[in-house]
Amino acid sequence: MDFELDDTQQEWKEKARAFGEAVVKPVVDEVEREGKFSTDLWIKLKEEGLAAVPIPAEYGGAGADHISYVNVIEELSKVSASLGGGLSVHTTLCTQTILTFGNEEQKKKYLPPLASGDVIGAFALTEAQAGTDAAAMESTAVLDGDEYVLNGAKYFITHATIAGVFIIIVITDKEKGTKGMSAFIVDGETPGLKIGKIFDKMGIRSVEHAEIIMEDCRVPKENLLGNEGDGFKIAMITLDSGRIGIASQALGIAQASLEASIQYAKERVQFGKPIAALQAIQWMIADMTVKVDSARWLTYHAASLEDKGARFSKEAAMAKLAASAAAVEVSRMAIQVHGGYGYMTDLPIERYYRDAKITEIYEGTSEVQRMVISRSVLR
Ligand code: COS
Repeated sequence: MDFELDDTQQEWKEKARAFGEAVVKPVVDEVEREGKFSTDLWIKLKEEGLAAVPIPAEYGGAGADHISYVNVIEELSKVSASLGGGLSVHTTLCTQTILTFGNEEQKKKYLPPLASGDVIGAFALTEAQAGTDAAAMESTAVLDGDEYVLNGAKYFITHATIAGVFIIIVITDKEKGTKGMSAFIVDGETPGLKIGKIFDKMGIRSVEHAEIIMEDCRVPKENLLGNEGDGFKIAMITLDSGRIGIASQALGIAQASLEASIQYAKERVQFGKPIAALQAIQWMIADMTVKVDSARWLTYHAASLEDKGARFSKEAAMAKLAASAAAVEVSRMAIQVHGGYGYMTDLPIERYYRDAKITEIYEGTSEVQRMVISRSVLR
């Protein structure tokens, strides 16, 4: 098994890296401080052709493979975990879900504007009382003539404040449990779809998370994704893929933390020599390197399985579990290497640590990943 990037994959990586360095880096501190989504950055990102890397060209995407895509998310997340994570939600949880489960009419209507980035996508599964236990949701849809009427509320929804298209999972038949849930494509402008609480967060501050409220939100019945009852499986399969995106985001945070630490260790002089000459620092750098590389190979492996069309639930869960743990641990160690300077907001190191934590929580907590892995191997 060989994970050397081929020329095309390397080009995507370098394109994203160059974009991150030239366009994102100069403004990232400011947008993170403001804590608001940057439309300006998104416009530049879509103009660079980064809004739909793994979506086929016939629907307006770049038609690249998932190894290229995870490298794009990683490179962007090295500079802005908000942008990298938000792009993953847009591309995987929304756009790719329509590609995978939509009929031809839905794909023709929704994919081109999502793929170009003119419209931003969101995905709504979580509710205030239904997080890890996604099946405990209460929101409903009832068919009334040619429309489904959606009622309820969804929590912590990435891009809720700016999305033009939502994938929303609700109950259509309570008696049937997970087989009584359905997925809908909902236009952001649909009457009855409202924004509730906008959340203030510890990290990833420039990608917005909010509550959406559905009050007699009428959705044309042709916007049902798949069949009635497919919603839970659509959500689970979507999240398998999304978890590779979050693993890539985490990998970006970990890689940035490692690179900054290596550079600082070579420059910072204490006791008359660079701290890189001290064994305490060398061992930290060694441990950080092992964590980053382990996370990288698991993430690439999961992405390669997705490209092959094989089932990859376990591998995506392993990638996310390992990469998120690496992001938290390596960013924590990066602060330690940097000492007092790492704790101050002049450097991005403290931001890496704040941003890293969410990767152990969203798109399935680390405990959910362990459930998925153990169910798979103990079956
Ligand atoms: N791919 C395909 N089908 C899947 C699947 C997957 N990855 N995961 C589950 N399913 C299917 C199961 O096979 C089962 O189908 P059958 O009834 O036909 O056998 C059905 O879905 C129900 O699965 P299960 O019994 O495992 O459901 P649980 O309620 O026990 O939930 C977990 C399992 C905890 C794994 C699931 O609820 C989960 O992933 N929760 C976390 C949700 C999450 O990530 N939230 C973040 C929101 S987005 S920020």
